[in-house]
Amino acid sequence: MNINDVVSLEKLSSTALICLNNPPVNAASQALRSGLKQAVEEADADPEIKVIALYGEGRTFVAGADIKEFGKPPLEPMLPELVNEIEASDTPIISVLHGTALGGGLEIALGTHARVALPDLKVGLPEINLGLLPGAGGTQRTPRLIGIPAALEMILSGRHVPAEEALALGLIDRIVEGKPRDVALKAAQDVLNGELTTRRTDQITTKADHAHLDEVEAKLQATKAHLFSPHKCVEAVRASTLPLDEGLRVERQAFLECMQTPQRAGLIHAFFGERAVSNVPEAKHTPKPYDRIGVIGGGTMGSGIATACLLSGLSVTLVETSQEALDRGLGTIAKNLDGAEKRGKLSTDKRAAVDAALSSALSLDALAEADLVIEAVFEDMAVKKEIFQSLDKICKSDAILASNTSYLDINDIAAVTSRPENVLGLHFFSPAHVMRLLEVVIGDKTADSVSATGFALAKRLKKVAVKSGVCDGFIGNRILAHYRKTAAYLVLDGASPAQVDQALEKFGFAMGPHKVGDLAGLDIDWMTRRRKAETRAPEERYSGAIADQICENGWLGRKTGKGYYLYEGKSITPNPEVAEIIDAQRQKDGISPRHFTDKEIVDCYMCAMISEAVRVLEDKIAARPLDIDMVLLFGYGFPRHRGGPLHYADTIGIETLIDRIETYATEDNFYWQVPDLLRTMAKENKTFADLNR
Ligand code: 3H9
Repeated sequence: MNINDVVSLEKLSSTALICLNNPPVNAASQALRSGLKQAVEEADADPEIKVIALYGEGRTFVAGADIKEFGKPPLEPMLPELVNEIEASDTPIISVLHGTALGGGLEIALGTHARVALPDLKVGLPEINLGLLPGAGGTQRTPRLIGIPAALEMILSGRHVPAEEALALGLIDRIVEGKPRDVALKAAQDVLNGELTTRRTDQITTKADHAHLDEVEAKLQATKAHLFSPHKCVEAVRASTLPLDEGLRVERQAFLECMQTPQRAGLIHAFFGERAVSNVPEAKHTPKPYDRIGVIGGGTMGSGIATACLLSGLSVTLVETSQEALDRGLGTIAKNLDGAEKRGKLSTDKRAAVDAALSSALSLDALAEADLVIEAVFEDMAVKKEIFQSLDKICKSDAILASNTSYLDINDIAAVTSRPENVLGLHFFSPAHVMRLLEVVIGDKTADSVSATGFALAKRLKKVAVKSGVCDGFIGNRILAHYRKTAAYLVLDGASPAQVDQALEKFGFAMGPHKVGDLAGLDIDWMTRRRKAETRAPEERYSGAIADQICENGWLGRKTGKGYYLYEGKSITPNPEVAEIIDAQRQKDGISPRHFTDKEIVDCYMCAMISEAVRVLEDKIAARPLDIDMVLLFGYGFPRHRGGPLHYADTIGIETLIDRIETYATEDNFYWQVPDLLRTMAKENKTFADLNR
């Protein structure tokens, strides 16, 4: 019998089966919670029913609370009370878990009196990834079952624990093969026969382990002081030695505090943004085949792309121009694959097949049968055009020709072929087998099926694909080129490179811009500055004077042991000779250096990033604010808990942003200009979240 649209109750003599069916992931929405509550109450009240078994329909058991409800007024019944009610049921309740039992889903299962898993099950408490903590008893019942250290590890990592491990830990009671309903029926029978023991988790006491809790908290203070929810997780788990109702009160309070934070909002924006980026019309067309991939160029980029494809089971032909370069490329791929094997991303028994899927050649002729060719040679338009002309002749007529260029015009490249509809940009980020971002650059003539292939490939490679239009630098590098100038201006005007880096690292960036420059190699930007020298507007304040001198000294960053910083072994210290260059440049420019607070640095840097991001939207290079947010999150180390630059912009407010830009413009009205879209948004009282809708 249907309790409601998503929950049904089936009575078979003394067994009641409760089925949860809320596609796609059985999220514990209000409908699911109220249906489940009603089903449990009805079954528990029926004197004929001696055991209740709960299972999920579809691809998974409950994957958590319904994240879409967060940030909105709470809807009864609440999950924590529901789990308590399940646990308090006089009739034994067991759960049968398949697919994933995550967050609130696992918490429902922990409220039941025994847990039976299908072999494919993964359990986890991933709330930390959303700026939250398990708030329906997870921080109290998990330590009762598996002890404080293992529970804390699960809660703080958010990792998905496979069934075998969950069984060994004591989180589940047995693993059984079969279909969820069949397994539920059999397990219910076992309860009645006394072959499956049931027990209430609230009757178990957590073994105190304050030393471990203190150690973990100290580590968090050292590494994650800026994040809110990890500390609250520890606080809640600490309370698990109290009687359950008291511990649950501590957990509830901590959960509600997490819920109020902007970090929670930023992380949930990132969760949905990651999934929404591929929700674009182009991605909905039928993709072309892409099983046989050609990669041209065995440098870091090409080898990384080849590795990513191989790890996803695609076959790859790597082409280089000399045996030496080819050997180097193949060596890099082998090293990447070794690393993947070591990290458990590639099982040892699959390694031989992956190696066999890689071939190599010294001539483009080897790509005659490729479905998709990705060119990853150095950034020289003449070279790229020559390659595309050759590919056009060699490759089969329906093959897709892609360029991994980071800024060159895809339309110009497409124009040298007889098949511009089969040409697109696939902009990977280095190291390409690790970084999640892929900009799918759609040219004027790119066919929809070709764009769709870019998105399909990204999905296969487990990348976050973002649609981009054509402009110098596409979405990410165009915005980067703009805000990086701010870092240089701040240094010219009085901040030190280390201060700029520290301020931005405190804000949440993994590395400040000067450290990033040193890591990437300062010669990359040096080359770009020279490339753009001729087209630089005369009114533009030159941002490269200091960096140019650093490069002229041969200090190209980490690879030369010297850049903005000195690198000796593991020690990184500011390069004192750079301070001299900065002083000399300020004197030459007649600048009297002034003091900047960290907040001033962050405000200025973020304003620059947001301004250019808005212009990228105005120019329709990015379709929605969230696309830009995901580019910066997945490709440029933007702090995930801040959701991305335009999500962050909403937390500042459009009026404040305009005020700030206008203030900066009093000193430099070429670089600092208020984008028209920002003014329109202010007039219409719109936020970036509104533009996403
Ligand atoms: C929690 O439980 C709090 C409690 O402790 C306390 C409460 C008081 N809600 O990822 P996919 C959507 S916090 C709503 O592409 P996959 C998703 O947006 C929660 N929607 O599939 C997508 O929609 P669309 C703790 C959700 O197979 C569609 O489902 N749980 C939810 O690659 C398919 O998702 C988590 O954090 C949700 N909970 O991966 C788990 N989950 O098609 C979050 C998914 O419109 N979920 N959607 O784009 C996941 O990690 C993955 O979705 C999962 C499946 C591994 C389950």
